[in-house]
Amino acid sequence: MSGKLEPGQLQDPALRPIAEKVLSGRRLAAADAAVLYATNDLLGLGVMADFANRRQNGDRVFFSANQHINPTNVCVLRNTCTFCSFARMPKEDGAYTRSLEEVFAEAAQAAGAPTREFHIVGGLHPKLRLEYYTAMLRGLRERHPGVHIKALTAVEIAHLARIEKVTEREVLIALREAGLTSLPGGGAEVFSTAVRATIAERKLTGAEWLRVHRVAHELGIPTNCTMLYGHVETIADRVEHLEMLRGLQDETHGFLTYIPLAYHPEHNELGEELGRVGTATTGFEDLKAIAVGRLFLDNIPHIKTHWPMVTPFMSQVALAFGCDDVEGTVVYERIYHDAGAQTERQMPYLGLVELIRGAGKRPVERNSLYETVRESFDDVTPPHEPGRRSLPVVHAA
Ligand code: V47
Repeated sequence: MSGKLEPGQLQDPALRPIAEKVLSGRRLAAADAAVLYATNDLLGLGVMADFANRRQNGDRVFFSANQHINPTNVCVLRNTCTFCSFARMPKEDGAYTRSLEEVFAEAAQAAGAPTREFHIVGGLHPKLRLEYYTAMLRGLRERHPGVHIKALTAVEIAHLARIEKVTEREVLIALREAGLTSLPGGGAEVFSTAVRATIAERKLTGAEWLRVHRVAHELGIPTNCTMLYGHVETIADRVEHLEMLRGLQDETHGFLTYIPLAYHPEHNELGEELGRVGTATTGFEDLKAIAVGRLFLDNIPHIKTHWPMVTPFMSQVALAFGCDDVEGTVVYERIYHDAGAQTERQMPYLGLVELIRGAGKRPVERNSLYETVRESFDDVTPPHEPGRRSLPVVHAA
């Protein structure tokens, strides 16, 4: 998009007063966000979000060379988070729990790769204690001193506090001492009590999720935030969720990036119940989720697209709809693939560079704290690049 915003030119007249606000840098109201979610003028929405993004980030798009590690899929919420395809009961087929040595062995490939971040999340295991995680973080930091560790969602932090009978603050302090850099944004789903009662009955409440992030921010630990969309939530639920994120950010300024997460309906109870198996969110919805996030969350610096979830192609288009942050090399994605994602499980480093350049943007490799690692890629050649140079192919189902 051109980066120009002319409110009078927008096709949907309902967008014009909102565009005036965007143009003059005024904050959008909740009612505005509802209008944005409801509009069918996707291109108008995109022009507005692109304008807001360029004002904050210019033509830079951030990405990270990261490795996702999921130490266990055993989860005490297995039977109550009906949207999740990753979790297993301890004795169920496919259940796994890695020993620390297995985690270190999986992480060892970072030694020969450009990896700058470990992204570590998993199930709520009934028996794994805080000591398992602190030893994991210490071991990873010792073996890979230059790699940041973004680990454990608010839900996992609260679970550890419960089983250790300590406060969430104490858990966070112990993890920080062991090498934690930041928290990922998972587990937020949609904060609405009614939605949670339907899709995540026994999970942390929205207020509790926010409380853990608030404590992290107070301790100087930055975090990410998410919203799971495209299931039973209404526009009002989405707007309320974004308002709650924006409200906490006004107080703490601890959120780094917002990642809208598209619900995947394969191999989970909710998908069956809704009759949605085989029909994930549409590209239209995915782009709206990015654009509304950029426009409403004026105090969150970055908006991230998770390419394994929406495809690299949609992530590339999202860069023209307000997005300035692309999930990294990933190596290897599991959560979305268990839920039916047909994308690759990893992206070559130069594949990301090419994806961003192909959208007319300037790639910037960042670390977990969004500090610049690299802006020039001319000298990056194999073996730095472990795969193809072109955009990865999305396999047909
Ligand atoms: O919390 C689980 C979601 C999240 C499904 O912080 C599902 O940088 C869709 O939070 N369909 C985990 N979504 C992923 C996540 C994340 C990903 C990438 C980067 C970052 C970051 C965070 O995945 C869960 C849940 O909201 N999820 N099952 C499903 N069937």
